[in-house]
Amino acid sequence: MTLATIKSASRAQLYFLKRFSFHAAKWNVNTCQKHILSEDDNNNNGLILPQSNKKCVKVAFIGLPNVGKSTLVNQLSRRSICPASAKVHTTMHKADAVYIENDTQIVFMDTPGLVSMREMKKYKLSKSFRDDPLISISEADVIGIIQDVTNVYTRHKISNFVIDSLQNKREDTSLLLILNKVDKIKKKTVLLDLTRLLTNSEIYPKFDDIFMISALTGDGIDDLRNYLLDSAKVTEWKYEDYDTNQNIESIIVETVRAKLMDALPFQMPYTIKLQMEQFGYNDDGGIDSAVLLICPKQSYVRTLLKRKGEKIKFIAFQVEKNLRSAFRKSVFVRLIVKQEEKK
Ligand SMILES: Nc1nc2c(ncn2[C@@H]2O[C@H](COP(=O)(O)OP(=O)(O)OP(=O)(O)O)[C@@H](O)[C@H]2O)c(=O)[nH]1
Ligand SMILES: [Mg+2]
Repeated sequence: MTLATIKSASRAQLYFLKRFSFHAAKWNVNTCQKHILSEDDNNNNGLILPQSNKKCVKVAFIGLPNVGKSTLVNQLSRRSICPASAKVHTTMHKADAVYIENDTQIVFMDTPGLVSMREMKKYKLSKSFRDDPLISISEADVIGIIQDVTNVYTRHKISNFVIDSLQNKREDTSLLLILNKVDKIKKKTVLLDLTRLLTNSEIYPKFDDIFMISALTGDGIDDLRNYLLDSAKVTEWKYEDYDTNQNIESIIVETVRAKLMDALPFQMPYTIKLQMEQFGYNDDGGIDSAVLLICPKQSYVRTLLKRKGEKIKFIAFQVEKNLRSAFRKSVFVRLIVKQEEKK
């Protein structure tokens, strides 16, 4: 029996028995560039596959802000294309990440967290927060609804925003329930109770399968990736190779933003404007770049440059580490901090 044939609750229980021993600067991201990413070892080793052998599956992940959508896409695609942080609204646009294994391409679609109109107005969020999840849902062959099992306020209920957004899905699209952050749950019964609650209600959609995972530790990720590989159908690949709908500069800038979100107190990172100052390739093919951090207050500049620049150096180090994983090449990022000029 393949993983794909193990259905809903039985999958959850099987998984449980087998595995539960675990412990704004706006940036235009719609430019499609060809072959921006280096290949992996697990692809077709440069062989040109006949079109008739190619399989593809498009997978959209949706859910409330901060449930771990971007972390999951990075784990599944094995590269940090989608910036993630501990603060909400890190992802502002739909972002595709490609994974290739032999003849099969999986296109993962990361989306901004679903928010109410009130929240959109209050935090002045761009239209993409409303539109991009809906675009991904209508494109997807498989939709993964992600629930954060550590959030005691939201975990026992599938949000109305999620349910409403599913009106855009195609008839033949499969629906997965993905319980994320299970590494944080010590009591096994909590997960089984949640599964029961979320799958036995008339008002919720019927799920084709359920997964319990930790996008952070990687627990359950291989099972989910194999399931998705199995569900790919013979069709053209969406991208010619490893690619994304984002351009390299925007991935760099958004990664800087995500690291600022983790390093700075609450509203600070949202008010710092980011600007690509310099971008190019050095002689060995590595990326050489500089990003300008334009701060609205002098106190922000002091915070970023404190401890003789140790803080900003640490942020740059984290950014470069992520980007090396995304682009599979050396990446140098200089962060330049300055205060916004008064008009
Ligand atoms: N403990 C734990 N933390 C996780 C897991 N998955 C994600 N996180 C953390 O949850 C936080 C949010 O992760 P993101 O991937 O940015 O979440 P998101 O849903 O993309 O968030 P938005 O883009 O803001 O909607 C980060 O601090 C992650 O490290 C997990 O499985 N376990
Ligand atoms: Mg995100």
